[in-house]
Amino acid sequence: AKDQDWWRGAVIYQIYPRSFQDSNGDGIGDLAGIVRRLPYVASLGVDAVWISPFFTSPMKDFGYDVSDYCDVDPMFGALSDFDAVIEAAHGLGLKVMIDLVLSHTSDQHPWFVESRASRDNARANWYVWADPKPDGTPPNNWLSIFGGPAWQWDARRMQYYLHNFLTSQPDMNFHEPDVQDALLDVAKFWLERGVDGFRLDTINFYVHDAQLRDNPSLPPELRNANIAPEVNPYNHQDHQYDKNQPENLAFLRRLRAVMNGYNAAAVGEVGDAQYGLQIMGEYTSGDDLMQMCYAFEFLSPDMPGADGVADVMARLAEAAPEGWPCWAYSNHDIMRHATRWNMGTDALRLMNTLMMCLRGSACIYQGEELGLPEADVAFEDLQDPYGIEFWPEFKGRDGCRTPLVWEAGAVNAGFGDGKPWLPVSAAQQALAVDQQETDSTALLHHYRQTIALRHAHPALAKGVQTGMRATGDMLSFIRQHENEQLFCAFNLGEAPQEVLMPVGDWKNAAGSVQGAVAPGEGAVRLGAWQCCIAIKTEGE
Ligand code: TEU
Ligand code: CA
Repeated sequence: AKDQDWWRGAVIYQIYPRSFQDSNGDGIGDLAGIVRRLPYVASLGVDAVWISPFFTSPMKDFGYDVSDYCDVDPMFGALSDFDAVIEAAHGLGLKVMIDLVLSHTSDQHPWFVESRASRDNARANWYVWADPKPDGTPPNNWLSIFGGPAWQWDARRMQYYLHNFLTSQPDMNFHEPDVQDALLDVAKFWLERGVDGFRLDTINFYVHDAQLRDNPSLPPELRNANIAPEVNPYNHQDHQYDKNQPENLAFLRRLRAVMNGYNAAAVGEVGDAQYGLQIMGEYTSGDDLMQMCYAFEFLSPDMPGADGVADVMARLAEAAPEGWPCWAYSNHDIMRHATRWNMGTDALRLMNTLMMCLRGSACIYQGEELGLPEADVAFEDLQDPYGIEFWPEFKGRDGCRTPLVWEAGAVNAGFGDGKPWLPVSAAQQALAVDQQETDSTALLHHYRQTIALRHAHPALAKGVQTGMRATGDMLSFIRQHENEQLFCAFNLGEAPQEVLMPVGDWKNAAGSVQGAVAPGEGAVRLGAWQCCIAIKTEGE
């Protein structure tokens, strides 16, 4: 197919459906709301949307606990509404990627209801069941990310079942061939319905060690970006056996084989602070595996400086030279980066330009293009079980999940008429879409420009990346594709700095994008948070 490589270098806009647009006044965003706002998404110039789960679910983890993979939760609409999303998106030139959560189901899924009914039913081995130790304790030391042991006692089977997340998210047993077949059928169902790809939740958790060996402990310096090891002991373990098993690859190959023929692409979420880039290398090198893995490197607690970015790129080049990352600064699981990195608008602009110039695909989380700060959510309003468990050390994920602000001054900022499931942030109102549309200096327009810049230059979207240098706060590198070369330099700091231009006849490529410094030969001076993107075309 002609655009088989559409995912390479693509810009993907993440929609969290509960909080995007409510169309019927029940306070919860829905698929009809997405249809209504898709023209806005298309106006950003992005290539695709990734829609977080909208499947039937008891919503214990807000859709990441699925009880029917092949239907839409009534809260979000019906299958016909999803068809309308596909039709509208395709009409606007947008690909649609849906979020498949295959590693675990809800405990309300009929498969689990059957599995837990006895030790000898047809689906008895569809989940990870294990006998207790002689003293009654769990079979090993595995822990849940959301707190406590990864094992939940079941009084009927008199066994434990595995859950990497909530107790209501039992882990599927990928060692069971029928489980793999059933999940591949789910992928096929949605491909037949017209989706263009998948964001695959927790792709590295699919297979567990069949021998259930204990995880070793982790050296204390290797911390999780989101939550300190002191607060959650999960981050004290080296997760050698509960995830990242080599058998994952065999399942991913089967999944890819199903996707072939549909021109579909997948971005696999690999949550692993320690081995993330290695796994990306394993999972995305070769035409029979995943196209992309979602990178956690820039979801860091602190803003990566020039050194930090260069270091990530060096490690990536080492661990995954053929691999393809999908970068993100924000998502529905982590404090919005405007707040997490305590940035002003100039810094937000520069970091966005940087991502649009880096080798890889890119995810933009709804509201990031507005520069939204994290919302303050009071304990009484918290919805996220992860936040409720670890409050106040870790405030959970609600602060990045509040309703998107569309029209300042409108009821609930234009999200919908009913009381929203999380309060609309007062601090975000002034940054609403309608305010920024009429202000040509607003961040929203900058996002449009950088996305357009990336699309105008195949070197940025899919070129090779060389000459990575970090000197003080200055980061520079070259992207190249066919006869086009771009020199990209970023001042990731307040103090003006100079960067040496490589020899050649460079022209300013960035147009009205910030830091429109006209480069000549020699050095270019960049002010605080400025960049220079220069182009050279061979044979002209
Ligand atoms: O997240 C996987 C993951 O690694 C997260 O647990 C992350 O570390 C955590 O949310 C802390 O910020 C995916 C989904 O993105 C998340 O929303 C789900 O809760 C989770 O899987 C379980 O399905
Ligand atoms: Ca609704």
